[in-house]
Amino acid sequence: EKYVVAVVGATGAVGNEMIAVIEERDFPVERLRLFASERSEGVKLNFKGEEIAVETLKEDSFQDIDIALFSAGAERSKIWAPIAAKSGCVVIDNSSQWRMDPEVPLVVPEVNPHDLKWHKGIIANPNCSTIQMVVALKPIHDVAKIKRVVVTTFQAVSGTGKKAMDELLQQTVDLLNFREIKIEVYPHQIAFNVLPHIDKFLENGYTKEEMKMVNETKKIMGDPTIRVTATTVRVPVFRGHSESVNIETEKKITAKEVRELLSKAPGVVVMDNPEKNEYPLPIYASGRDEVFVGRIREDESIENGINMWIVSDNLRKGAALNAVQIAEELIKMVK
Ligand code: A2P
Ligand code: 11C
Repeated sequence: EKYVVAVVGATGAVGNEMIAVIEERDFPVERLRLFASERSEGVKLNFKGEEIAVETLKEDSFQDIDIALFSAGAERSKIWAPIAAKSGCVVIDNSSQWRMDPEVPLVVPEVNPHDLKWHKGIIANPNCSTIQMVVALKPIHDVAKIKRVVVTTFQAVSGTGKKAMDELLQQTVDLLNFREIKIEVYPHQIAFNVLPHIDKFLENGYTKEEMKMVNETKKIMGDPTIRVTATTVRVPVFRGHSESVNIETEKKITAKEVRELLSKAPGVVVMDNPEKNEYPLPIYASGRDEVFVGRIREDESIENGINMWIVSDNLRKGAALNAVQIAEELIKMVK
């Protein structure tokens, strides 16, 4: 069977990647429809050697669409996802709009595919930094029960979107040419800098990105008792989020056991040979599908603790790939 699939936000950083992933994985597409803002009306994008014109959204756009992958921002998802779902289309939404809604499953196929069973037309794709972390945490949690996670992230600018990628490139070029730089996307210069600030600040002093990691992790892992604390940081990298993750478990687990567990875990590649200077790096994870884990060590400051370094392509596993994997799981379920 083949499906009519839509990508909403097709001209964006994630949307582009969604089109590429659908093509690469040979998702059974009968017809692909592409949507973006009026600014992009008439723009043509390539899919399997065919030029597809970008459309704008209308009330009846979703009538004949089976699956819609949304990545056009939370505001658009808030308005359009319910309209799409009402027309009988299944929405896989990459924005933060529906993630914590108790009526909406939040899914990472390697972790909680069973939650797809109770969807009511909208399924949420988690935040990129959360996805790559839970893929590595789940196998450990199943064996040793994770009590607490302390995470610090090093996130690429593509997480913010296309404009931010252009800004990092332009600032770098301008600085190297001794020209004045423009600061538009972030509150500060991002080239040759590090910003301990992703998304808006909240009343508790944390950022929204930090609280996404706390709340989404509990929901995806199906365990509200896991305590998570996060510091999220933007770094001048184009693609690939890195994370320093410290976990405390109920049961003792050794670094060797974690390495063995993760080597067998779906979607994970262990890259941990310090003697050869081998550890995960964003430049190697970029364009790849897997979650790379290295620097696996026991935390010697506590009884049962592990430190590790997790890297993955935020546009792939962190967004587009995870969304397409959800669609693949869905069609497996109806077969
Ligand atoms: P457009 O390119 O026409 O602005 P990114 O996250 O990389 O910035 O991309 C955001 C995506 O969301 C783009 O594809 C953008 O389209 C799309 N988008 C923005 N506003 C709307 C809207 N009102 N309706 C549909 N798509 C939108
Ligand atoms: C970033 N994680 O890297 C963000 C982008 O909730 O989907 C994704 C925001 C979200 O900037």
